[in-house]
Amino acid sequence: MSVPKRYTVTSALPYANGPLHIGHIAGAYLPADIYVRYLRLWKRDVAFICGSDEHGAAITLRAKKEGITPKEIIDKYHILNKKAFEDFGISFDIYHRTSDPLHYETAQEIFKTLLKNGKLTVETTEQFYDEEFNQFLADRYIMGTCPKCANPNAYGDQCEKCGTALSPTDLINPHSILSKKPPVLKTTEHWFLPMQDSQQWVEEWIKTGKFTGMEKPIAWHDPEEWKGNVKGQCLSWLKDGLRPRAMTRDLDWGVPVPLPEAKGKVLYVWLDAPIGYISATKQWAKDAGKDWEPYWKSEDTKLLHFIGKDNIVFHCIIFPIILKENGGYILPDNIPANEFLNLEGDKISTSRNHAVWLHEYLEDFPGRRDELRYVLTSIAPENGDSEFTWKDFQTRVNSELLSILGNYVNRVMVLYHKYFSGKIESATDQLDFTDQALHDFVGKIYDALGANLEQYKFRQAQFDAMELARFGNKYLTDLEPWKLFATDPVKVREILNNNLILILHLAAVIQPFMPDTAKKIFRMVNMPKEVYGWEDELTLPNHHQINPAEHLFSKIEDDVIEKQLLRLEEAKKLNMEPTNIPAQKESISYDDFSKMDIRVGTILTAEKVAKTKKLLKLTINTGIDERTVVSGIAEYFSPEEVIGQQVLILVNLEPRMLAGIESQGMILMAEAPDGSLKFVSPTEGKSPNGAIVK
Ligand code: B3M
Ligand code: ZN
Repeated sequence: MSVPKRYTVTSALPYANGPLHIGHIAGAYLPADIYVRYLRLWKRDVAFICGSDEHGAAITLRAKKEGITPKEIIDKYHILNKKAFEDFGISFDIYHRTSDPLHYETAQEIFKTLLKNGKLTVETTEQFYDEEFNQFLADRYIMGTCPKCANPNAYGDQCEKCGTALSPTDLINPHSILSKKPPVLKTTEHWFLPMQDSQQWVEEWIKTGKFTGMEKPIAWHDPEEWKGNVKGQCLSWLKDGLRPRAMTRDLDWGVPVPLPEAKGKVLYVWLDAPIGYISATKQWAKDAGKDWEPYWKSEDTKLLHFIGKDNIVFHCIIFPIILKENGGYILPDNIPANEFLNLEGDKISTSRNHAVWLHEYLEDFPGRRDELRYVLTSIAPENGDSEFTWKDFQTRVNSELLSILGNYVNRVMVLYHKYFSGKIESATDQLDFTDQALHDFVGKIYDALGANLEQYKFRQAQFDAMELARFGNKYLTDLEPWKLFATDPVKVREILNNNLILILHLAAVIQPFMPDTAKKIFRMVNMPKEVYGWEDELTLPNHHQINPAEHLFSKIEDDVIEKQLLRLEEAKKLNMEPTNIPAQKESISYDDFSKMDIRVGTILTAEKVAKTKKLLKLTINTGIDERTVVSGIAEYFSPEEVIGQQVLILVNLEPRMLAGIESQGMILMAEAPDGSLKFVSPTEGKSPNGAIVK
């Protein structure tokens, strides 16, 4: 099998309609970044391509929801997401955008070539139209029941529950999401990709990696390497039979169809977006003074698309058809799609704010990018959906990164300073392994890790890398240099030298996964470079002085995790079904209202009322006097935390006996549908006690 001359690696272009969360990262970005970093260590020629997907109903819907223009949405999220990727260390060569003129030009050119090649058909079709809003409805604007799995909330282009790609007319009981009414069918003209014409070669290609008459067969392509989930989805699509698919839409947001007779029509977002990979490559090549074409057209290029499972058919069937029918392009070698990552027992949801947002993680955990990279790779949804929990995050950081990796490196560094003041003395010019078994073990790890990465098995590859830390810990513990120093310092020198070289290899193998940590280790050992390629020497010159020991990781404490869990809980509460909110009460007159004398007061003392669960006895300064109020808030607040709290108090409520104590008034609380309570109090600084609420 020959080695590719260059690699074009793409990650799905995220819609610029919201921030990125850990599900995105674990699905399409982190694995690609690890893979690309690995290739760069071999000094391979790589273009790592991504950017914002700025068209389609995902964007217009969001704009509608927020009452702003699509342009405002894409500008906001393009900048936010680009920065979050950078801050997280995803090493794209370019992060482009599909609103760029170069992209318009590229997409329109491909459309025109398809047309010229006779690969598009014009058809007058009936399409769903919302009569109340006077517009044709994009697929995403129509919802209904999935004909495959009966999910009642399927969209017109795809059922997100079972992953089936759909056309709006496939839906049972369709309705417009604008007017909520059933749409009507109206005629319109569109350009279709007759995918049924490609059925045979696509099937051959997916099954064997080649097809009869293939223009640019790939020498290293092995269809056996495609993941089962990816192949499975494709074959099930093919079994149903490929059908014509419209490549244009009646919409005012997108790349205009480059034909005079197509006014008001734009390219279908799933035609436009993958072409975004090509236009981004063009821009990157232009900026780098390179030729873009070999990256897409030369058979010695390996083309890979990293995506999530909901994008499989678009990348494995539709886009390859577009590339082939256009002519001159290579086809992807592999599409290692991941499944979904869940969060704390539930699906990640943008609309419900049930997510760990990347930019928020980076704010809350400064300098701890590698911890998240490590955990997300450990639990990557490679072969099935998987789950992120904060508790598991804490455990993996504390008992794997800290106790195994960090601890091992620290022990070696500390001992080297303790016994030899951090200075190397060796019989040879260059210090290398003298323990053959250790040398061989390290060699095996490089091989295993490489083989796993080449097969997109990132979890296993990272586990392989960590083997060096596990091995090192045991090696050091078994040889017990601290027991030997008094009698055999030469032996101790030899043991620690071997460990020092082992640390360098450990840093080298973790580079694709935890680049910051690798750099820290190289710095600690006082190496001249920050990054070491696979073919670089990892030896140390005689008399080399290493730097002081530093900690690579620190413990994640319980309160940090609790804070994150609390945030998810809060989001859940805010998202409670509106049906739980009690209906409005009967109207009252202003006089009724003004009978209530509500004042600002401050809680002076608080204590639990004996033998009750719910009651606190409070003394409150009302401005008028100091009085006793018994309040049913003990399940939500401890006495200590309410002292000093400003409250609103109804002072002219008739005194009542509660648990044998006279309560002279009532404090106002906001009660959520789940019964939880919050104080109602002046927010703009404090008000004087006694101030009247009206
Ligand atoms: N923007 C869908 C998504 O973000 C879409 C991917 C485009 S890749 C060319 O899941
Ligand atoms: Zn379905």
